[in-house]
Amino acid sequence: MAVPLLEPGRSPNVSPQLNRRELLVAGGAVGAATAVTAVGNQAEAAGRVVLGRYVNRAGVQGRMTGAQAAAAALACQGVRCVFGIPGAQTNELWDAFKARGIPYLLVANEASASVMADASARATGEVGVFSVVPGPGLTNALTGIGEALFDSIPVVGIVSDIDRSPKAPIGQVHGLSNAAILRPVVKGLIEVRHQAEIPQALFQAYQAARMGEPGPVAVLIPYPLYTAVWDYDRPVPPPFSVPFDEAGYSHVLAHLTDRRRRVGIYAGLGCVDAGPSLAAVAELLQAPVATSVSGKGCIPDAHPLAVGWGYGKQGTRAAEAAFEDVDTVLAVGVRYSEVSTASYAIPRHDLLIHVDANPQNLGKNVPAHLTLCSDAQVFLDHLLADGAALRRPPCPELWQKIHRDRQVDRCEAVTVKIAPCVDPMFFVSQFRCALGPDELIFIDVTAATHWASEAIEVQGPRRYFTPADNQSMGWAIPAAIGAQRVRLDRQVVCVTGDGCFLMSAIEMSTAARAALPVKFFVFDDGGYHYMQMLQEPVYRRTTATEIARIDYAAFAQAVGLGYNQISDNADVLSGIQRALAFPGPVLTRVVVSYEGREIRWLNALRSQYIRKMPNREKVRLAARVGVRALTPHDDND
Ligand SMILES: Cc1ncc(C[n+]2csc(CCOP(=O)(O)OP(=O)(O)O)c2C)c(N)n1
Repeated sequence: MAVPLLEPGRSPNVSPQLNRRELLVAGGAVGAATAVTAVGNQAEAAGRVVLGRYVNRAGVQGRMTGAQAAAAALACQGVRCVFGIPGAQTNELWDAFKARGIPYLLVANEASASVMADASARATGEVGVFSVVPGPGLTNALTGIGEALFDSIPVVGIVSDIDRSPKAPIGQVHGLSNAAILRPVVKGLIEVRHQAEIPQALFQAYQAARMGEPGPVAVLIPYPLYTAVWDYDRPVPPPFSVPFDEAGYSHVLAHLTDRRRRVGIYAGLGCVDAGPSLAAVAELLQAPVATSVSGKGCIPDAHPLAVGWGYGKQGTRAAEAAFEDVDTVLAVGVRYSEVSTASYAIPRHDLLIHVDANPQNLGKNVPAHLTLCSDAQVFLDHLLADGAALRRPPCPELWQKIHRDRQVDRCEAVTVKIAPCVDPMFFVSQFRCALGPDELIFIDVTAATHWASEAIEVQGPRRYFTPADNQSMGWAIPAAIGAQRVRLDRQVVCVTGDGCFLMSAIEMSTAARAALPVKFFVFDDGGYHYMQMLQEPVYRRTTATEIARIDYAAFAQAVGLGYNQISDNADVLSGIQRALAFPGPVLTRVVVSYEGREIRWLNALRSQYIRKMPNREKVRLAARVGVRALTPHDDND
């Protein structure tokens, strides 16, 4: 007999990262769990997973083990791939994945499992899934979970737990306090206590991961439940809907219909799937559109109103110039995070209207005059419905100005400034010539990240990816592999630094093993240049920034990748094309130097730090720099 896992009204065990509004919706989903849903129908249409005997798209029904029920629930959601590593406690689960036809990918280290799940979500717009053992499997996965949390990516982590029953023995293997470890890094944590709860826990995790501002949700399942049998009858819950704040919207509308206002739109990742509406609203308002780093591609860079990323001194020149001419900023689906704003160096305007799905983001980092809690798509569609009131006459002078300013940015990027090694900004600018508009580009945490944000033009959503806010070095390597696993129809390229490479290069063996033809480019400059740039001006020396030199050709051969090298600017375009033409995964060593180009983001960051630094600190810094300048030692390492 099937029993409800959570009686209506009883809240799932979720961490406080879910905001109140999301909790209400999650509670509602529990209460409404009997309806057959559009979610199931969408999965049916996708038709990716072969269903087992007891499973249909509407839910999990029939007598089966907890592991089979977990696999069945994932099948209902049309999961594209489960990333992870099995262990003694999870072999039952992995066997059920295979039996149910759930696609999976074995990774080399769980650090990559969470990253790949995250990247698969970024690349597809669907929830990414990983499965790890407790203890070390979980602790390995934490960095990637943190990145998904900070970058608002919907991920479900199936974390298996030890036996937590009252009579369980002490000293069980992997017996760390897994729930306590998870709580600070997830948006929601669902602790399963009975095998009957497994399907609903997974359905709820999918919902919580997607709702409002997305994020990672962990489902903690004690391993004895995988073999325990139950009669299941658990339908997929209906999709949630959040009420729209009509009164708040009318205030926003009243300001936007005032034709004296010169509006600029700042769009973040929240707009990722609202691109056409965003562009249409920009056209109505004749408003330039800048994006955050994670919002790159929300509006195609080829659009005449697109000005690139950022709107302060850290972003493109075109964005900076365009926003000097506006008095009203409409910020949609964006958080104004530290990295995207070069430590909150955001110019102030007469009016800031901030719209975001998470009320906790509204007006938090930059004071907003008007705020509205709303999903970006819903908000933009309301504006389109009021299009007649918003419409401004076409402004060809604005388009021409944007076109001229963007040409200046482009010209800067393609003018070689560093030789004889490869100029990193010139390199990334050449992707525009070498790659098609739909290819997926992964950029790691290197000094070149900021040049990439400026120089790589993106013509649509879900094509440009970087670990924007947790900034985990080495992220791009597994992320590119995970994305390629679920987007075999797209070319995936990854630009990483030599320091990042040292952190996760061994995962490239997974690309070779699974024949995932990712093109990896490693910028080899022999050091942590990013740190050198930060340390040198304030300490007049560098500490712990010179890194191990690698024989990249030997490494590529050892893990089963093709090998390619680009050593000078003249070979950049042909070198990229050589890599793209290679049929399988290939590692390209790019011999770079960073000396000779400014990084706008870094300049903006420095001015901001100096501006915010207390006088006492300024004196200390100046004294140190002065003394070290007079007594130079070459003790850089
Ligand atoms: C996991 C992690 N550790 C440390 C840092 C701090 N950090 C940011 S960039 C960087 C150096 C990156 O080195 P590399 O990949 O060689 O790129 P480069 O700086 O030379 O461009 C470091 C140490 C980080 N962001 N993430």
